[in-house]
Amino acid sequence: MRADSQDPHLSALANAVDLDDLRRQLDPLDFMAGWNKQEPSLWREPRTDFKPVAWRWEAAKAGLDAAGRLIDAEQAERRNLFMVNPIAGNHYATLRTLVAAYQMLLPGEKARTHRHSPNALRLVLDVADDCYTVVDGVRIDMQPGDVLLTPGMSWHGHGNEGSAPGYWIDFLDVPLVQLLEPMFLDLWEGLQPVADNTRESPYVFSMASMQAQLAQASADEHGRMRIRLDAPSIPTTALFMQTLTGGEATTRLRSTENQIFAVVSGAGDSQIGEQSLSWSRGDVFVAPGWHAVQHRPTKDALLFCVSDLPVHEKLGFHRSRVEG
Ligand code: 1HN
Repeated sequence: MRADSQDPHLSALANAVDLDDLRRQLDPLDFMAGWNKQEPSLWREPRTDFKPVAWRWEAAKAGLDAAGRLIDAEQAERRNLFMVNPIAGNHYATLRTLVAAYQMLLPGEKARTHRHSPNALRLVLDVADDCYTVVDGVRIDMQPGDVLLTPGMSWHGHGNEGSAPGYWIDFLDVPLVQLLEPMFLDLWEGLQPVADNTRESPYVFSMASMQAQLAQASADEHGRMRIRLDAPSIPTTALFMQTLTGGEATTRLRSTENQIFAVVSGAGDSQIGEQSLSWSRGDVFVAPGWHAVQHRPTKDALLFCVSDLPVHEKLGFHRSRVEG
């Protein structure tokens, strides 16, 4: 068919003499011919650049203690060390959708209140008395082993009026929000005033309450002794606490979800895809999607898992498979 457009460019396009000519004319119009794709856009099974890696609590603590001498919490905004997956071009994310960071607050310091669309939560490592977070005006005193939620757009800041530094691990869905782009951030002047002080909150999971729930739990379909924390306020993220028995390896499982593991107690190693990672208390390690995961505790252990499973499930993308 001949095109008789008035526009000479369109006419030239419609009458392109060969594929090279067509490509040259489509290029400045920001069209890419499907047959000229530089890279495949589909593949048979999940692929990721993200790597299975581990971060050591011992190293993080040494780094945070140095930072404690060198920068105060006000200057730093948050005194934290992000766990950056070591892949080309990445300067932030721990996995595709999630980021984790170790944070420390010195006695007498405050980390000022802010709020943002990303959901956040913390796993408390070491605190003495009077280290707390303030979520929407409610002071929550931190205790070791706590999982504390700060859902998206809830005001949150931290204070330490105790005698020892407070250390914890932050987990956020910031990379997911960056991908989808609904990012909002509001800053408060200083720390939000405390209107109430309680640990009775749907945002608080104490070690004692999680242990009690685990004691009642039975093994899931894959033999895992694990509970899922009831956290509907954080719709993008699933939180699990799992007990591992020393010497008993778990079933090798693949799932499309991205998982961050933090070691609450115990020691061992895990096989994540081709990689073997050893761990002990306070360490963090990651399983990018579709890597087979097998934990091999050398001692009884408690593992905390932060996963983007709800995103996969809600969007109909979730798949898992037991590996032989
Ligand atoms: C954040 O708000 C906190 O409030 C910690 O303590 C870590 C990492 C990325 C973005 C926001 C906090 C964070 C964060």
